Amino acid sequence: MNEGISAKLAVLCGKPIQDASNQELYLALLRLVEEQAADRVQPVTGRKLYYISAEFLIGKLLSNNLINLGLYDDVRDCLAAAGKSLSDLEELEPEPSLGNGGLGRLAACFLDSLATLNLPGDGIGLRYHCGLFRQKFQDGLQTETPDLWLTDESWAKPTDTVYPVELAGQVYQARLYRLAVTGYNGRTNSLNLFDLDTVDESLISEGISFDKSRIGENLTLFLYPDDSDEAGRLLRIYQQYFMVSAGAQLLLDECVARGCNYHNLPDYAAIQINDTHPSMVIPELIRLLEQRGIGFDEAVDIVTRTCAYTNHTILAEALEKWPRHYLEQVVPQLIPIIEKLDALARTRTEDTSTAIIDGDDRVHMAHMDIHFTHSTNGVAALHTEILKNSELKNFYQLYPEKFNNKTNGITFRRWLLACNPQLSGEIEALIGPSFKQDAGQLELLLPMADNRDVLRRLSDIKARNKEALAGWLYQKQGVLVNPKAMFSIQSKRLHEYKRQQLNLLFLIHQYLEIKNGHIPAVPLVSIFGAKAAPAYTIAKDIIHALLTLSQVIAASPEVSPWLQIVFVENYNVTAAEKMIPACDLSEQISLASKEASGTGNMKFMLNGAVTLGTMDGANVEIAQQVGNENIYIFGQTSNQVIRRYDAGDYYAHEWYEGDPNLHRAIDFLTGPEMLRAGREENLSRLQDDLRNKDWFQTLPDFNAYLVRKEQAMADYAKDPLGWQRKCLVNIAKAGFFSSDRTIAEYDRDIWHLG
Ligand code: 26V
Repeated sequence: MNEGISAKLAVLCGKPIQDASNQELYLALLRLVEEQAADRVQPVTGRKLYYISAEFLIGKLLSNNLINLGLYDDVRDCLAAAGKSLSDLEELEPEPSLGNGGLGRLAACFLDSLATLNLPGDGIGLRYHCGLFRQKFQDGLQTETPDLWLTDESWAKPTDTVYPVELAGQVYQARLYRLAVTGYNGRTNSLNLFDLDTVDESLISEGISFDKSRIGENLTLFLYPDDSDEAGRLLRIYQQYFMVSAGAQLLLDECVARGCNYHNLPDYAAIQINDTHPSMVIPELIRLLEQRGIGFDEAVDIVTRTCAYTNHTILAEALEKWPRHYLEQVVPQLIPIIEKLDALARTRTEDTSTAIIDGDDRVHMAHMDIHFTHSTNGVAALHTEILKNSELKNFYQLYPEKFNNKTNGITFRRWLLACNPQLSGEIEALIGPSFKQDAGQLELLLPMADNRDVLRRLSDIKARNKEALAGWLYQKQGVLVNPKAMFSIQSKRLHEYKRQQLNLLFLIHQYLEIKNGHIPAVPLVSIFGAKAAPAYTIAKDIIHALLTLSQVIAASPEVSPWLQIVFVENYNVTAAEKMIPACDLSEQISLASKEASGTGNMKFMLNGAVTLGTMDGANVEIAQQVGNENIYIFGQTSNQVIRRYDAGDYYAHEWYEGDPNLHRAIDFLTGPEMLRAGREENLSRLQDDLRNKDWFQTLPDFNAYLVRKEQAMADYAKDPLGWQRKCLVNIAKAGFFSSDRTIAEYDRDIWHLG
C-alpha cells in the first residue's frame, strides 16, 4: 500500500480515512486529482489544436483520471484498508451530461488520446446546465426530465476569463470554465467550456420545457433544445455562435500570448470543426482578424489554413442549413462576411450546387466548411468513399486534395482498463502491459486462439461480467435476468436508420416461434439502451413497441424462459460501461451506407463481443480485421441501398406481402396481445410506417437478419469454446480502433501539432 497517498488523503479530509464520510473522501480525491493533473500541464510550443464541438460526452471522471495519473490501484487499496470502497465513491459523482451519442463521445475519446500522446490540444464547448434530458419510462412511453448534473464540486472550474459575445445586437459575457484532461502517463490539457452567469435553471417547467425567448437566462440550459419549433432552432444558432465567438477570442488571446502576430496564426493554431455545429467559427474568425487589422483576402487564407472540418453523417436532414433570416436576426455581424464567402466560392466553380447560400436563401454550413477549410474528412473508410462518390461528389471534384478519411477510434483506457478491469488484467497477465499505450500489441493474443485454458478464462470473465450486469439491472430496474442466457445488446441513439425496429421484428418472430413450440438454440436476453429525440415521434413509437413486447413476453410462461427484453432506462456513458463488458452479441444493424462509422461497435469488439452487423460504417473495417468467420454479416450492401434510393423503386408493401414471417410479425404489432399491454395509437402508427413507408429498408434485410442471428445463437450454444475463440480474435484485432491511432493520423495528415 502506498503510505504517501494514504497520508495525503487524510490531510485532504482533515481526519483519518476511516473516519471520513464517502462525500468527504470523494472531495479529497477531487483535490488530489486536481493537484496531480496540474503538475502535468506543459508549456505549449508550436501549433496547438482547438477541437471545437457542441458536445463532449466525457462520462464520469474520477476513476478515469485516477487511472490516467497512475493512482488508481494505490487509492483503491488504501481506501479498502480503511474499510472504504472506491466504487461507492464513484457512485457519488454525477455523470456530466454534455453530449447526445457517438459524436460527443468521440470528442471525449480524442481529448484523452491527445493528452496521452503528449500533443497540445484543448477542447472548446459549452457548459450545459442540464445537457441531454434524463429518460424515464412511464406506462411504456419515454418521458423527459431535466438532468441537473452540475454541483458545486463539478470538475469544471470557473475562471476570471470572460469574453463579450454579441447576440441579436446585445452583448453577453461568456465566462470560461476549465476542466483538466489527463492523459494516460501523459500531459494535461484542458476542456474549455463557456457559460453565461445569468442562466437560470428555474426557467424550466413541466418536463424539459422553458421560455425559449429569454436568451440571457436559457442559453446553456440544454444541449440541442428541441428544435421542432422556430424558437428552438434560433436557440441553437445562439448557442453555436456563443461557443465559437468566445472560443475564437480565447484562441487568439492564447496565440498572441505566445508571440503570434495574426498573420502567422496557422503556425500557432489548428482548429477542428466537429460536424457543422461550430461552422460559424469560420466567418467569426475572419471578422475578428479584420477587427485586428487583417484584410479580408488574407483573413480568408489564414482561416482556411487554420481550420479543418469533420463530416459525421450523410443524412441530408442532419446537415445544417439555416434560413438566412435566422442568421440575420441572431448574428447580423456575420452576414456580410458569409455573403462575401458565398461570392468567392461562386468564382471557383460554375456548379451552383456547391453554393453557400442557395436559391431559397438558406445558408449551407457544410458547404462553407468545405470551401474554407483545408481538410474535409469522413469518419470511416466506407463513409469517406460515399462522401467522395455520391453525397459530396461535386465538392470532391472541385477539391480532391482536401478529402481524406480518419476512421474513428475509442480510448482503451476508459473502454477496457476502467470498464473491464478483469479482462484488462487477464490480457496483461498474458501479454504484458504495453497494449495500454500501444494497442497493436493486442495481436500478441492471436497465437493463443486455440489455447483452451485461455479461452476458458475469457469465458469466466465474461460470465462474471454478465452476473455483474444482471445485479446492476436488478438493483436499478428491478428486473431479473438469466446470466446464463446469451446477451445481445443494441445500445445507441434511437434512430430509424439504426433500425432498432429490425431487432423488434426479430423478437416478435422469436416469440411467435416459441409459442408454436420451436425452441431456440439458447435462451436470449435482448438488451436495449437508447434515447429518442423528444420530438421524434416514430422513434418513440419504437421504444413503446419494445417496452410493450417486453411485457407480453414476460407474461408468457412458455416464452419467458427463452426470451427476454430489457430496455435500460436513461442510457448514458455510465450504463454503457456496465453493459459493454457483459455482451455476447453486438448488434450493429444500421441500413448500409447510413451509419457514418459507429463507435459502440468498436467498444463491444474490444470487450470480446462478436458483431452481428451490416456492411456499414466501421463494421466494414471490423470485418476486414477479424475475417468472416469471426463476425456475422448480413443484409444489403451500401451500393445496393444507394441504387435502390436512386431508382426510387422500394415499396415496403411488396416485401410485407411477399414474406409470410414478416407479414405475421408486422401484423402482430396491433394484435390482441400487444393491444392489451400497449397503446393502439403508437403501435398502429409504427405498423403503418413499416408496411407502407419503411424509409430505412428494414424489410428487405429481415430474412437475412433472422438467418444470421439464429446461426450466431446456434454457434454460441453448440460450441462455447469456438465462440470464445471468436471473442479472442475480436479482442486481438481491436488495436486498429484505438483513438490513439486515429489521433496520430489526424496529427500526421492535418494538424502537425507541436
Ligand atoms: C443527427 C440528426 C439530427 C436531426 C434528425 C436526423 C439526424 C440524423 C443523424 C444525426 C447525426 C449527426 C451527426 C452524428 O452524430 N454522427 C455520428 O457521429 C459518430 C462519430 O463520428 C459516428 O460514429 C456515427 O456513425 C454518426 O452517426
